[in-house]
Amino acid sequence: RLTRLHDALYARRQRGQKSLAVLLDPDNLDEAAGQRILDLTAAHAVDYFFVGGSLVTTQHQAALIRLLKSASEVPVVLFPSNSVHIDSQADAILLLSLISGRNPDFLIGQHVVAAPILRASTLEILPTGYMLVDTGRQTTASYMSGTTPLPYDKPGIAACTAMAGEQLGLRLMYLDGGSGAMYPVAPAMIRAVRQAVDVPIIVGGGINTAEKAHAALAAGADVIVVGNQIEKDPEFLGEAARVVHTFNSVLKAALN
Ligand code: 1GP
Repeated sequence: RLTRLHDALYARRQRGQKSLAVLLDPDNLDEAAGQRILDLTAAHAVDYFFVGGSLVTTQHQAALIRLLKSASEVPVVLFPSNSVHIDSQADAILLLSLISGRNPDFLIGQHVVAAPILRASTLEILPTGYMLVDTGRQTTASYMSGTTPLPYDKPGIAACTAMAGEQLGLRLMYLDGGSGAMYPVAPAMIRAVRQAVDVPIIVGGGINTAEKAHAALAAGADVIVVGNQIEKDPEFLGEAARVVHTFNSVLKAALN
């Protein structure tokens, strides 16, 4: 079983290098918007495409992944909301364990259904501790999963949750304020999780300005995920990529 993407993520994390993931929700993108984002990707460094959404109609997702794979070298990572959303055309899958919640279906149930499908596929499996964080209003993810998100201002609970996830063998942590969150996950929470675990940390939800992207990276995020804002304004992809690039250039200069 491949571990290529995980190994690269982990090596980047150890070097302190940051990455940008662009989240594409097949149900929110028409072909023209998908093409515009692909064009921008040619000019700005995008490290990963995450593909997924809460209410994906399978044929939209399949068409989008086909387009991405035919037109770009950027790895395509499934970000599924349930076991129906597995597609072998992608490179990898975030196998999410919703550790902020207490719904057994998203801790093990969906995984049992997915296991034989994943085994038969060539997808790289990225076991991920998924933590939804309360960012001011109920998000689709928290409603659809029937779980209570982590309290916004309790970094200690997030740190212990991540720690438990790492001890259980999860190899990435994803702190998510939910798509279109009113405000992103607090830097204090990202810092607490950073101090608690060694695995790469992905942060997303409500990152819609360069300042917010910078704050998440400065607090310890290894990968930032941007979705909604790029759907609204594809040019934001360039802004987010510049923030990540600046971080990595400063790091490179410091190492030389
Ligand atoms: C949501 O983390 C992602 O699951 C991205 O959120 O769409 O708000 O950028 P946005």
